[in-house]
Amino acid sequence: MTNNKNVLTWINEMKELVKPDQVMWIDGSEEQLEALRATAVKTGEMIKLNEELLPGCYLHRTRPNDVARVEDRTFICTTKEEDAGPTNHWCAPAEMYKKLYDIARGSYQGRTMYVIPFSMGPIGSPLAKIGIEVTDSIYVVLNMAIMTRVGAKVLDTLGDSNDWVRGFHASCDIDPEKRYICQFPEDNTIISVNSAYGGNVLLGKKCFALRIASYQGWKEGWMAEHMLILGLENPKGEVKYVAAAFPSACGKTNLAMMIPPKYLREKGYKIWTVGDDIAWMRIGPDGRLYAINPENGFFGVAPGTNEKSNYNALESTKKNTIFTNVALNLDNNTVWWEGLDKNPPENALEWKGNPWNPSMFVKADKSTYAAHPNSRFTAPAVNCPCISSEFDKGAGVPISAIIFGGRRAKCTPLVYQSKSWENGVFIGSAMASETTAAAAGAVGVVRRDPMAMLPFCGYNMGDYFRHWLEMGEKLGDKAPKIFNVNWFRTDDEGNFVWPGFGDNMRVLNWIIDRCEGKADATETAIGYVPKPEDIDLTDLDMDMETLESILTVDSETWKKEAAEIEEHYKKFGDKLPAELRKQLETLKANL
Ligand code: GTP
Ligand code: SPV
Ligand code: MN
Repeated sequence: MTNNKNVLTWINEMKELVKPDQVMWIDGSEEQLEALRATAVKTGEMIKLNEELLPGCYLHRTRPNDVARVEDRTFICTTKEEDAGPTNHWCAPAEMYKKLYDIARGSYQGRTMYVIPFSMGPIGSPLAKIGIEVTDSIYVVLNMAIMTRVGAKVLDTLGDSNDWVRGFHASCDIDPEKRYICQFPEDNTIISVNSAYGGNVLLGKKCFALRIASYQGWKEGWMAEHMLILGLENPKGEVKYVAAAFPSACGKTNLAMMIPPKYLREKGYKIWTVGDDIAWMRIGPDGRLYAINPENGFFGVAPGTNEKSNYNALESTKKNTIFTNVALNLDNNTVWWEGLDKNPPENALEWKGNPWNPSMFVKADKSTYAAHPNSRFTAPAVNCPCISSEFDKGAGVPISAIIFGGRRAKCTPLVYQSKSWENGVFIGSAMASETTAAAAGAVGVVRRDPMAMLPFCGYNMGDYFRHWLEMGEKLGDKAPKIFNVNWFRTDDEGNFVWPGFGDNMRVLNWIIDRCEGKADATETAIGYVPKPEDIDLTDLDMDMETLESILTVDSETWKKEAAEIEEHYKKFGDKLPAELRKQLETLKANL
């Protein structure tokens, strides 16, 4: 499929290492993919779902010990340890290559080596980048064929160039003790062994489009971010684009596909989805910041997704979708997860494949759930009813606002605006959120997750902060305005105060109005916070006092927060930009 010598040499090296029975190049044709689906069904790797209700859809179950990203086994392998920085695990490249090759050696025996040429971003777009993933898993091939643009066209576009990312995946024994997810940013190389789960093995996603790409962006003057991209259309038909960084399972997919409240829909407001997880952003010819979504599908959280919470995501999963670790309804051969509807299947298999019925469910005990809390759907972007007409265009969309956010039961108000780009970078660098099931480890613990990139930044986070500041200098007065949101403030009983989901449109409207100088706000120690009357509560069962309770900035709470930020900043030593230290001092003085 290609004469590219660098590609052929590397594929041969990998072949020599893992000794496959055969090699199959993924050409992107429907015939080839359909044959692979049939094979996966025959071997039991995938279950074909009800063709009438869910055409072209499949269920896959991973091993119970392989259900999320593994941050403590994820490495950035740079020559100098300092280049990986204090927030990444580091290993010297030579040592790690040896360890991984020893683990993977001979592991494809009796298996097929699939070679997947893929493009992150529309093929041929000046913002797109090419990768080649080698894998022994059909599940990986079929997911990559949804999440990225794959096939012969990619190799045609690559030609003889050596500007591509090498991604090598070996399932091995799915042994968690020998599981490693390693990025070699200096070599444009990714190696992943002993996992078969999403973000660990769909190497175009977090490994390439964030860890490797963030490093490339640092070197080349652009940005790779853990951000959704949406277009907000107003009644005049004008569309303003917003990018938002929330940590894993904190609402990016939901915000990107949200349906505005009825009274706003009737006025003509609409949301268009450009991306739900990753944004690549560059300064365009007019000096503004332009973003593309490098992906071609959604690897979305299933639990909680329903007709009301995220109609567009649910619609996206109705055909040609792969479900991972959800429950199987045996009565009609469809899927189910907690929060899909109020009718759990009476006769089901839970995500591990054991018999399940609703009487087994205990709310407080996640191990009794039918679907794994981090179960996911892999759905083609073209399925999404609100996919933006700009989605497939290579030029990208101009970003008016950047939004940071996370899960904070207390402290952070519903929304506030930074006082400047520099102040916005400070807010992003100090972001914190309660952990979720998207990564292995404890859930619900508050941790600092700068720009939602803690698990995804491919270099020293101090340099990353510096890069953000430099981008702001280059953008000057054309820089997007920076905001912070928190949909997750709770009351004394632990209930979410803000209704969230579609009602987040009310907050987005304030944000866009602020960008255009049309909305009011109060200046506080942390930034500009709307007055309660600045957020439109039409048709919402919420009084002003309640709204005010999630807009307040409590000095005592924030003094503690500032002390924690100071502690967090210590990690970065000399790499912490002086501007950010100054921002922290200003915050403390303001408080
Ligand atoms: P990754 O794909 O892991 O990067 O996650 P994501 O940021 O796309 O998260 P997603 O939109 O899938 O949301 C995950 C969880 O957050 C689901 O359980 C949602 O129900 C919940 N959620 C999303 N938006 C809101 C909101 O506005 N309010 C509340 N209370 N919950 C929300
Ligand atoms: C996340 O964890 O942020 C995800 C899912 O989007 S994964 O692809 O597994 O990283
Ligand atoms: Mn994500």
